[in-house]
Amino acid sequence: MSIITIRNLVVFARHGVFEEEARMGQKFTITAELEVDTTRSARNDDLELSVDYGRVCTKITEYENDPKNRVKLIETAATRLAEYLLLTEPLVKAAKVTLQKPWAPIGLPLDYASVTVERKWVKAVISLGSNLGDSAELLRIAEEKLSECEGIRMGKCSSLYRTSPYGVTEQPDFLNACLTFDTFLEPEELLEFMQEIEAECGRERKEHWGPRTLDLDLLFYGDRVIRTERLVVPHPQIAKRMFVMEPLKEIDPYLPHPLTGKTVEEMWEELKEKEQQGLTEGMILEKLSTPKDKA
Ligand code: A4P
Ligand code: MG
Repeated sequence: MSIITIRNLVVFARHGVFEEEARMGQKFTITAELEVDTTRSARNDDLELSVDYGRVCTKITEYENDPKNRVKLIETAATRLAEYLLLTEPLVKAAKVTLQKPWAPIGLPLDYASVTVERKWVKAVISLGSNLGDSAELLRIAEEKLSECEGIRMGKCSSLYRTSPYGVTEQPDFLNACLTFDTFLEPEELLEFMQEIEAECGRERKEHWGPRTLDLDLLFYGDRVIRTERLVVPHPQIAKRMFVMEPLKEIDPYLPHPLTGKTVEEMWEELKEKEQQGLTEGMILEKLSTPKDKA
């Protein structure tokens, strides 16, 4: 990856918490560091294959000038600008934006106040499960809601599988699937969005591992390892569950587990052996559809 840098572009904008900042506006300076794969453009010496920094400067200037894009906080302004660059420049994989406010109206002689934020496209993998209500329709709705999010670009969607319950086995069979997508939502934001979708699909949290209309689990977030109270990634149960491994092997067999280095295919093979030795929970009972490539 290469970095294309635009340093200290001066723009006029109306960001700020004070009413006069909105009314009169002021100058800001912007530095954007854009992660771009320049291998092909450099090899062919062709601007069409790269990110035109002239166009990006014009784009930033127009975006910041537009009163509709006014916000109160500089971190909001920097985040929105970084996301705007990711959304409108397909070759940009990551955007680090520094926004300086040289004339911050605080009545003291500072050089400037500034903030730096970075947003990047990261590949996420999630599993979907349901064993209450119209499960096939609920999984379809979940996929549709995810794909409608601005910060998500759908990748691959596995087949739909009917599976035997894992954990609490006295409950109806599940429908399961996995999908991959690129996202610039931070892991916690993504989890929140997934939980909103679960709630909209009638999910009630009653019994751990019990029946549910919709369960969305974040399996991987790039190669990040996360251990917080709300979020554990990679999902710790992945390698024990055929209802996860089978659909995942279908769409991403060579994906490595960031902690063990094993690929999905290798984990699948190990689990298959356990299945042959008598493991019966969370097994594949039937394949119901074929995979889709949404990229
Ligand atoms: N949480 C932590 N890490 C994650 C993560 N990576 N992804 C937290 C999603 N959530 C994560 O989840 C409880 C809390 O886990 C969340 O509030 C979140 O902050 P939950 O969905 O409310 O509770 P749960 O689903 O009962 O527990 P859990 O551990 O998520 O259960 P699983 O692992 O989802 O298992 N059998 C078959 N055949 N197919 C299935 O899909 N699913 C389950 C549920 C059991 N048996 C199954 C299936
Ligand atoms: Mg869950």
